[in-house]
Amino acid sequence: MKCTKCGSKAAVQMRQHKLALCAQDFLAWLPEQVERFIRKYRMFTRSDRILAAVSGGKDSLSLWDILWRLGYQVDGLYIGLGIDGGIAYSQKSQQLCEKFAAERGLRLLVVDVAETYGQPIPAMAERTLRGRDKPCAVCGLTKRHIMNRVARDEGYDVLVTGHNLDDEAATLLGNTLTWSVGHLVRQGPLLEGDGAGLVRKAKPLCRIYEREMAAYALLRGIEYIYEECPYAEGAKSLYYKELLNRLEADRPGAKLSFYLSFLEAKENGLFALQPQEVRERMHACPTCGQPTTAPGECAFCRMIQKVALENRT
Ligand code: Q46
Ligand code: ZN
Repeated sequence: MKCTKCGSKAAVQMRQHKLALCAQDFLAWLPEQVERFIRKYRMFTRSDRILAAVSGGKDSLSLWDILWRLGYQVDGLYIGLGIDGGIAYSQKSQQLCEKFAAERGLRLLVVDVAETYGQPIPAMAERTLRGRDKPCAVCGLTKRHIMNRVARDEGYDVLVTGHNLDDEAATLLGNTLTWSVGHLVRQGPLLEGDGAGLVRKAKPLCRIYEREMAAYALLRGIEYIYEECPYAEGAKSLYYKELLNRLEADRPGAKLSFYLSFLEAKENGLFALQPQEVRERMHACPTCGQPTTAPGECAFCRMIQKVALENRT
């Protein structure tokens, strides 16, 4: 297989784009694509201050690398979840983020959940869920809360995450199977902020396949954590990814078209309820001030209180 651009040996083949590229051309092509999507979806500009949520995984670190190479002003945010799982998961991933930042002279903000809220994620989940379930619900809620708080308090214009096409397509499939309209109307490359509590969120990698991101990290020599979070095993999202991969194997491009047709349908008003209308149903949590749809306090503050209560008993 030869590189479509220069004719030398191809390193990455992308059937869905009918394109094969050598390492050098691929490393130039991917950031060009990302730049194209940043503009197309009006995510941010070079005058914006960007905060990239990094986990130590290939997608978020590669995203940080790409935005930095493209000349954006981008700092990183690492959230220490306190997950060990026998592989020192959080410790290792934090070290990799710190190393990445130091090598490039970039600023990394670190928020440690246990230091800030008294307990690491697994202990918090143990107390709220009584070990019935995985800590993922508690973890997701906590991460969203912290990301929004830090971005807002530190005055960033936009928060970016490393969700790739496979992530977005899997989420879309999950939300479609249950017709979770509230989630569907908010899913997309960009979620506008509300000028008050909710920061603007963007996903610059939403149209890039996971295997392209893996190839990018590898060819750029980015050191990332290979292990998944120990709690990821058996997650529904992984099952949906697998289903979509089977579809993709038979029909190259199926994943991309599933996601893009959704965005198009939404743009054409298929979803009558606009994000603004969902937002109008939100109010500020009386305790932390972040927007919520829950009556009274937000889900995060209720969880923290429950944890604190359990601690006393
Ligand atoms: S980090 Fe947290 Fe994930 Fe681990 S505990 Fe679950 S949600 S799987 S993206
Ligand atoms: Zn709250």
